[in-house]
Formats: sequence, C-alpha cells, structure tokens
Amino acid sequence: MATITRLSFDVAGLADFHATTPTIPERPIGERRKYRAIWISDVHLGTRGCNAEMLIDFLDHVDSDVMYLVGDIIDGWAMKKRFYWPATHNDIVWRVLKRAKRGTEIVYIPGNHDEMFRQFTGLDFGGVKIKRQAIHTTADGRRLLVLHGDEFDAITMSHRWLAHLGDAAYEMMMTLNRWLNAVRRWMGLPYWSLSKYAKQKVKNAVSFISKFEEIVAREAGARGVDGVIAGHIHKAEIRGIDGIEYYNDGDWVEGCTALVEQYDGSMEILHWADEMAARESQPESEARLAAA
Ligand SMILES: [Mn+2]
Repeated sequence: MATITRLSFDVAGLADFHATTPTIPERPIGERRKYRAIWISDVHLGTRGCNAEMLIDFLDHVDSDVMYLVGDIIDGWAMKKRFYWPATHNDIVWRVLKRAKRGTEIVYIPGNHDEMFRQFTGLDFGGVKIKRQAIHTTADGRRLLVLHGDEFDAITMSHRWLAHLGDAAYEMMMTLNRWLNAVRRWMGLPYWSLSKYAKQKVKNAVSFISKFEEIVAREAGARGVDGVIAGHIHKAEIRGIDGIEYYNDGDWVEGCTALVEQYDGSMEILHWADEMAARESQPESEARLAAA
C-alpha cells in the first residue's frame, strides 16, 4: 500500500474530485462526436512525455457509452523517480471522473506502469471500475478481449537487460521528441512524432512489434474470443492475424491515437494530431459548427 501514498491525490477524495474546477475549461458537451466505445491507453500521466493538452482536446471532442482505459494511464514508475504532476494532468483525471458522473461506463485496466492500481481490482472509484481484463461485445456481436499487454513481456523479451537498455534509449528519444516539437510549435508546424518515425526505420523494433501482435492474437484465439484489444507497445493497429482481429489503441506519448467503435460495430483508429491539424487549417468550419 506504500506505493499509492506517493500519488498527490488521495484515493478516498477521488470520488468528489469531479466537483472541482479544471484549469483548462471544458468545451460544451453538445458538440461532441458520439461513439459506442472508446479505448485509450499509455497516457503516462506524471511524465513530461504525456501530450496532456492533446488528450484534453480529444476528451472534449468525443463521447461514448463506454470508455476503456487500457493501462499505463498514470506512470507510477516515473513518479517514484521524480515527482511531476502539472495541472493539465489533474484536468485529465477530472474529465474522466466527470464522464463517469455523467453516465459513461468507465473500465480501467491497469498496465505495468500503473500496476499499483491492480491491488484495487474489482473496486469502483467514483464510477471508474478497475479490472484486470475485460470482454467487450461489439454492436454486431463480436467478443473482444481487452488487456494491457505487458503480461506477454516475458515471452516477447527474452533478455531482461535488453529491455532496460531499450528504456534508456527510449527516454532519450522522448526528450529529443519534446525538444523537436517545441521547436516545431514555435515555427508554427504541427506535431510530428520522432520515435514513431524512428521505430518504422528500426528493424528490431518492427520485429518486436510484430512478435507482440502475433503472441497477443494467439492468446486471444486460445481463449475463444473473436479478437483482442491491447496497448503497451505504443503502436496503434487494426489487422487480422490468423483469423483473430488484433487491435491496438496506441498511446498519448508519441502517436496520440485512440481506438473507437461506431454504433454499427465498425472499428477505427483516430489520429488526434492529424485531426487537430486539419481543424486548425480550417478554422472557419469549426466556427460554423459552433455557431450552428
Ligand atoms: Mn505498458
């Protein structure tokens, strides 16, 4: 229980947190796109890598009947090393709890970076249900297993030290990514993911990713479900693997993506940096929408 006390907010007070005021005011809820279900993961609140403003913009433009938080939402590992919790990170927690209060079913499946919440499996915090994994049934009746994905690390990463080596390189890349995008912002250019670009170029990362995807799909197949939805590897994807539907909702550190289900059961990945860039290049259409 010692790990949880390191967090700034106390769990008992969380239920009333929605009654406070966020730093970034919420947009009117009437203008939101409505989905049957939304999946987000790998937000890494508590780290500088988290694109909090972009996620706030996302949460203020979409709504759903159910929202799955597919792990690594709060980065307990990073917070143990150095405490970092800006107001925008509180704003995200506020928005999630507010949604729960308004009637969205929120399912939180802790990942490896927020494994401290796994001890609360089965509990409900202000309408946020904590589960180890979940089964989502789509509008057209397909059964999808929802899990974070770190449970397969032992298989995908045969050498533990190799994983830590990756960690250091990854952290350096994240720092570079932040600087690069600060410069791009200053130059008026849209967000661009350096590591996403690098990953596509690095063969090792590609083989790790495809191995992860195959193992997760195989496990889902063994459990007799139609498909699987994971996070963890920060790589959004929709593809079929040996008759199993594999979905990954990506992350909010690099790609800034979410997975959504439409009311007819069709699935889609939303690339939020692109959506924001498209909106900014057409400010008049947004203004028209607001006026309508
Ligand atoms: Mn993870």
